[in-house]
Formats: sequence, C-alpha cells, structure tokens
Amino acid sequence: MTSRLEITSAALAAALALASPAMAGVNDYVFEPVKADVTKGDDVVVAVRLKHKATGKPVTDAVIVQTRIDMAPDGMGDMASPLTPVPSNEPGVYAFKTELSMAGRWLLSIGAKVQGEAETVVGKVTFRANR
Ligand SMILES: [Cu+2]
Repeated sequence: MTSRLEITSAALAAALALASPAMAGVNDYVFEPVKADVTKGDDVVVAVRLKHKATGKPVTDAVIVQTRIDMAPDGMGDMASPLTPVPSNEPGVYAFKTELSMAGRWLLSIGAKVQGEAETVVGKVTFRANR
C-alpha cells in the first residue's frame, strides 16, 4: 500500500531533481543597467552590472563573449551600433563605448561566461537615449 504522503514526497523529489543543479546556473545571474538613461551621441558609454541574484554580489570575473545593441524596443531591430569594451573601475561592471545616433530605446544583448557555469549567461538590458 502506498500512502498519500509517500506519493507527495516522490513528486517533490522529482521536482527538486528537475530544478537543480542543471537548471540552476545561468538563471542565477542578472544584468542590470548602471544608468539606464544616457544622452544620445557618437561617444556614449553604456554599462551593466552582473549580479548573482541570491547573494546580490557582483560577478567580477565574467568573460563577455557576445554583445549587440540595437533599437529593437522601438521597432528598429536592424538599427545596430558597434560596441567597444572600455575599462570599468567598479567590480562586476562591464562597460562599452558605442554610438547611439537616435533618441529612443536601445536594447543591449549581452552574453557572458561565468566561472563554474557551463552555459552562457545572457542578459537583455534597455537603455534610453535622450536628446
Ligand atoms: Cu532608430
């Protein structure tokens, strides 16, 4: 005879097995804008902070493997600008120089390799370029 409690425990164990550790990992991190509002121009620095969600700690040793910035939020996904990494003096902050030639919303898509994580951590951060 199988009791109701045993069934519940088995279901819970299965759910936990699904949730960890394979599915933890990349979703444990988040990219946030350091300053979401910037002034449009041809010499703009956009900066994001990579944080470990559970601890709130900045991730200082990430390797940025992919970046793109375009105006997809304003329906101009083809309007992209090149990004050049620039040094940041704040731990866990990754900064890029770019050209935001048009006022409006720009979406930074960023991929990072974080130590101990097999998959790439991906972030989508919106910046607003103001006149
Ligand atoms: Cu545009």
